[in-house]
Amino acid sequence: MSLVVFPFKGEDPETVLHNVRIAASHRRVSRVLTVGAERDETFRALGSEGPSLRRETGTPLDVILQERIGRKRPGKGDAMNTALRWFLAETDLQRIHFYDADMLSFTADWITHAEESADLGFPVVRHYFPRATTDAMITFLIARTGFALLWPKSELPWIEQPLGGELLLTRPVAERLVAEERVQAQSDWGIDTVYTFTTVRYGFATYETYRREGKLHKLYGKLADLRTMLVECFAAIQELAENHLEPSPPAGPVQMIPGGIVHRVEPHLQVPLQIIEKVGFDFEGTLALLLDGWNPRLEPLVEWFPPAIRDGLLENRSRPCFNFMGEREWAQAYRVLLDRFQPGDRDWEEILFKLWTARVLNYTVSVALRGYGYARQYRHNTIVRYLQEAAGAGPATDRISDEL
Ligand code: GDX
Ligand code: MG
Repeated sequence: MSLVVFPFKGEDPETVLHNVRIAASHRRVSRVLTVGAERDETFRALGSEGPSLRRETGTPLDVILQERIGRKRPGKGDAMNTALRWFLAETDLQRIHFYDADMLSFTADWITHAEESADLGFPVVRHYFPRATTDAMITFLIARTGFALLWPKSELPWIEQPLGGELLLTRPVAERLVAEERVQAQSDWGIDTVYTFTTVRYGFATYETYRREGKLHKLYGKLADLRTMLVECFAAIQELAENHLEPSPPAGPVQMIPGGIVHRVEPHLQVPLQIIEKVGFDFEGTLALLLDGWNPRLEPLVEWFPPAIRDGLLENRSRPCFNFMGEREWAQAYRVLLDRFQPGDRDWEEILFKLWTARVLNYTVSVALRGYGYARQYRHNTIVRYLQEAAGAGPATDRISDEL
């Protein structure tokens, strides 16, 4: 039997209650936990719904506040780590699921699919799903790019959705994550990155299920709304960068499934039309972000980058400009950022945000506009080119063509 957890912050009570009810009604679920950022309206609504939910479903609902565990901004990381500790201390259940509380497309099938995948012996199950062509730009440009450049021979760059909030972990995985100081320190948006990194590092086999209906949830407008997530995810990777994953994982509870499988991914067979046709963000509003926020302190920082990137970036003091930020330039900029970026320094954060915004806009007009299938294949090929280059095979762009 399993525990299902929903972290929540500023969410609509009805949506969260609806999701909690689905989880509590599932035959594989014996407890549901919600972890709030504060005692808000949703927190109170969940508290008062608990007794009737238990009468109806037989499943207890616990509503708790997140503890202050980490060293970074108190955010989703503290909530997830609070849940892991609670799972180990308050239950003897073998599996814990996490789902975002703002999901509008959550059904019992998500839980069943995760449970049945774990039944195959996988200690980690991650749900992945189709995303609009311009969605998931932190996953593609920060997490998967960083994994390919830094750990090209590991399983990390091959994980479809390394930052997804929908996953199942078995008890030994939860024990490992709670024991790991670096994981417990990561109280912010970097949590998904360090969970993924740590499960791969310790050799826990991962199964990725494909949920073709996708995840409908609260959407962002301008890329500026993603700024904190961008900075915190990049900072998490930068901190992990000194770790070596090859040639072998550290001593610990390596849990490959029989046959030595470390990672299985279900094929992405069907994609709903509404995802294929969706436009991800406000293009015009985002262009303006390249022009905003310049100050004289940014100029010496720009000097660390190769001339084409430096000049392209500086051009944005007078007009929006992003043609300079192609795939290769993004890898170059990423490496400079790994060496130089200082988390907490507002000027470095502005540089990271501008570089990333330029890359998103460049990708949007040169790749995403060609359509869903093209863009998906391109993103895959990019990660392969990066990891081949990083693995020492020389520049890969000549070997896998950009043209599909
Ligand atoms: N308790 C608590 N405390 N819950 C939080 C906090 C926090 O500080 N911040 C966010 N949450 C909850 C939120 O209410 C939602 O249920 C879930 O965490 C995800 O947050 P949301 O704002 O919906 O994130 P978004 O943009 O949908 O993020 C997705 O990508 C993130 C990422 O890629 O980094 C989502 O899949 C996240 O789980 C994932 O971390
Ligand atoms: Mg969301």
